[in-house]
Amino acid sequence: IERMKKKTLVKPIVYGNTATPLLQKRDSDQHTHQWTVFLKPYLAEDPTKWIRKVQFKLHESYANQTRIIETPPYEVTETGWGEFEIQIRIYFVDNNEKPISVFHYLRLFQPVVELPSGKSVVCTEFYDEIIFQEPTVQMYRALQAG
Ligand code: SLL
Repeated sequence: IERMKKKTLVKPIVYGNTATPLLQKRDSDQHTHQWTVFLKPYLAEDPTKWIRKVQFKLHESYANQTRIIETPPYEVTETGWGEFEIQIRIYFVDNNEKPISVFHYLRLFQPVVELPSGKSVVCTEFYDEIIFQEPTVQMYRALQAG
C-alpha cells in the first residue's frame, strides 16, 4: 500500500448526546428518557468523502446492541432509563486505515442547557481530532475531498 510520507492530516470531530425526559415513565419497560448519541465533523464538510460508516455499541441491555450508520447524520436515537458508556467506532473509506474508537458516556440527567425556546434539554458534547499520519494515497485524497 502506498503511503504519503511525512504527511499528517487532522479531522476535527464532535461527539456527544442529547436527552429529554419522556412525558411519563413507561410502565412496560421503565424507560424515562429519549436520547440521541451522535458523531459529526466539527466543520461543515461532507464526511462521506472519508468516513465509510460509524458503529455505535450500546449497553448489552439493548436489543441489537451494535448499530451501524452508513450515511449522515451519524446518530442513534433510543429510549432508556440508565446512563452507560457507548463505543463509537469510525470506519474509513480506505480499509487500509484502521478504524478508530471514541468512547462517550451517555448522560440523561446532566448537564442541562436551556434552549432559546425556554425548553431544557440535556446536552453534552466533546471536541476531538482524528490525526492521520502518513495516510494511504487513497485516504489522503479522500481527506482532501471531505
Ligand atoms: C446502570 N450500569 O445501572 C448502568 C446500566 C443500562 C441502561 C444502564 C434500557 C435498556 C432496555 C436502559 O436504559 N439500559 O430496556 O432495553 O445505570
